Amino acid sequence: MSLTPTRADKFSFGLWTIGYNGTDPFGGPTRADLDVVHGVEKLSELGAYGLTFHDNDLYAFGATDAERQKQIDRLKQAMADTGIVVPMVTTNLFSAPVFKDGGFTSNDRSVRRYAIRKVLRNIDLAAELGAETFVMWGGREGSEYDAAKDVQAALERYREAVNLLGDYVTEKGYNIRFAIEPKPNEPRGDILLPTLGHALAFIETLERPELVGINPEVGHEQMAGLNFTAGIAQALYQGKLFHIDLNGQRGIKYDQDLVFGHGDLQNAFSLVDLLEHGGPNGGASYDGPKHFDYKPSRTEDESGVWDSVSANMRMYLLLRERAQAFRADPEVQQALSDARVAELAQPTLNDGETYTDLLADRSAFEDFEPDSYFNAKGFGFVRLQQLALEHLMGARS
Ligand code: ASC
Ligand code: MN
Ligand code: MN
Ligand code: MN
Repeated sequence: MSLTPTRADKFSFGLWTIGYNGTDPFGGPTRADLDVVHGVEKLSELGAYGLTFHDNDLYAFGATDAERQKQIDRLKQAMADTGIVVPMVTTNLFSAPVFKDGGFTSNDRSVRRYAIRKVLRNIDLAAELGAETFVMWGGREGSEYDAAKDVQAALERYREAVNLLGDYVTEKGYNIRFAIEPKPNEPRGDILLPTLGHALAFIETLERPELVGINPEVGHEQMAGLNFTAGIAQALYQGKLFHIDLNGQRGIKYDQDLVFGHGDLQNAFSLVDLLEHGGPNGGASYDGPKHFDYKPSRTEDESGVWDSVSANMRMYLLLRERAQAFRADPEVQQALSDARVAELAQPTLNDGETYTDLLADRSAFEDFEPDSYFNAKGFGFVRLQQLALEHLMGARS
């Protein structure tokens, strides 16, 4: 397995990630702004296959039609020159003052109508560029004060907006699906659809649920103290992992957006193993873009930005290599068998068995010996985990 990224690995980067100029709530830029053409050329040179962007990463909020078109044309030329594709597009409904109380769910109805129009215009651009996924990160959809936001009404407005977008792409015949990106907080005190579980439940209330999935971000779930790999397994199980944002986060704190694997490395290892292998019993795996949504730290100069681009891809490829070695190791296979991991794929009931049959099965209850589990029949999960970590550390070939 090669550690050199290729187009077939489908690594993509947000224009806002490589273009992050270091601005944070406590200080201004530490780097110059990045030109999109230079960004596309560097991504191509380093082995990525895709660029993604918010409308206002490409052209300024309030740009004239001519300024907007000029930037679109420059991007298209750079795509043609390099072969870089745009697999995903998203809309900025969070930076401009007009969105201070959100876009689709602002208390101000005229802002909601404007937000939908901004998104429709950007969906046309996404279709024109061949993007198949349209991400919706509702960073400002939320509140700081419980009395200020009617959450039930906000969910109804969110639903109204997404239903309209579903009608639009269907009637236009666009080959585009939507992916909702959850985040628990930041920039709002509390954000709507804070975790992937909230988003999955919301999607089922939509008129075209098949058009809408999720775009979970590693750090966003970890900010809520959740196990990202376990959440991704549920998203895969429900056929809803339409896209993924890879990055690094260390614990429950502000959104760090570190390089993938530079946060919870162990969870990154189990994630790559899951994405590549679909779980130990051959569940669904993922073959969409591996999209890095991170921020090159503001301590870095431009060369540090490109080093961090390579670091993301290399971390993924290293973890993929380690995960393959883990799965191929006979000692691991024995440990998995001892841990009865495959047995969980076996249905609990026999073929055609009813509750009447189960009630009649004395071996299931009357003759079953629960006490035989005391100080016996351990699962050996700790040994399995030790083997996983030794593979992660490169301690076993
Ligand atoms: C997105 C996305 C995020 C946010 C953030 C903007 O589209 O996936 O996590 O916007 O990166 O700074
Ligand atoms: Mn983030
Ligand atoms: Mn993201
Ligand atoms: Mn982000």
